[in-house]
Amino acid sequence: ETWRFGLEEIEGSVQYEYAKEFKERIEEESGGDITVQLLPYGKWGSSYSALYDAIQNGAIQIGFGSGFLGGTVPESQLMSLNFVMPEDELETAKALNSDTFLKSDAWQQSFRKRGLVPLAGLPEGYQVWTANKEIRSPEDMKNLHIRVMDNSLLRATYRAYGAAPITIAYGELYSALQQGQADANIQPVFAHEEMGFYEVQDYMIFANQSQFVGNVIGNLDWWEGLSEDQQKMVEQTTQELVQVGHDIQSQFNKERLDTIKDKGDIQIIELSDDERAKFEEKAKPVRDTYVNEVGERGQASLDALLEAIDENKGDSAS
Ligand code: 6CS
Repeated sequence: ETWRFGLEEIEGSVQYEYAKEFKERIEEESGGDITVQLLPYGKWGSSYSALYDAIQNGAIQIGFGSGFLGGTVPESQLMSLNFVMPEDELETAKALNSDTFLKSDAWQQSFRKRGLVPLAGLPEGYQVWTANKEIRSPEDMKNLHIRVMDNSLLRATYRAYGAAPITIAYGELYSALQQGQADANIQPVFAHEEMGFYEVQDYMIFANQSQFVGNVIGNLDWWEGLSEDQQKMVEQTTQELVQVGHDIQSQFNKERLDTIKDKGDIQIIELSDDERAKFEEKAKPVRDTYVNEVGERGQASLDALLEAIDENKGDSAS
């Protein structure tokens, strides 16, 4: 039996390393009965919707869905809200993979209604801004053409900051930044490095406004066709990968920031608490936008997440 695992990122990325760990564990645990085949960005077609469609129709059994998933699972835009997750990244990972959130009826149904099942959440690092100008306040973002993933919540968030967000495919982003179609970008550090985006941007701004979250999702029929033991094996594996995934992303983001500092001449800015607070104030009403847009199941998903965050408070021990 072969399980195909589709990634939104290229070989060597955080999603790739996580999936590699998943593959090794599943193949060993299943005693060779199951082979996991990794399909990095581009190996499954050209747009993310092709990947999500393939998972929905079962051509691909497992995959990552993040910022572009909003068109398929509107409630998943919850992961894009700014200033909601705990500051501590391991705490975030634990909350996202807790029964309180992951197994909540609202989160489960959000995916199941669309032929999918949520299996895990992987924080991949803080979403860091780059731009061709210095940004320290919402005023600095005024009319800035900042590229966001295709997600109406992200657009609402950046409009709330004053920017004029635009959406560009991941694979076309380097040339769009180079040619000035976009003035700014948002990625975890590892992605700024591995996709070369930092080479064509002047400033890198750490605002700690949100973390990038990749949702591991499965095809619902595939999941329901697994034996109880196989489901347990997957759940045990994703639980083991909470710490492993955290270690992978922290190491990648740290090492690649060093690479960016060594190789590039990008100027690095860290916002002060006061500067950050101005963005937080603008982001707050966007929680209501989320609920207004996606409805009751969205509200219940947000509530489950806030409850899980509360339960995991102070539980970082990394
Ligand atoms: O910005 C994007 O479109 C992509 N960036 C990363 C780091 N992962 C997947 C996502 O779609």
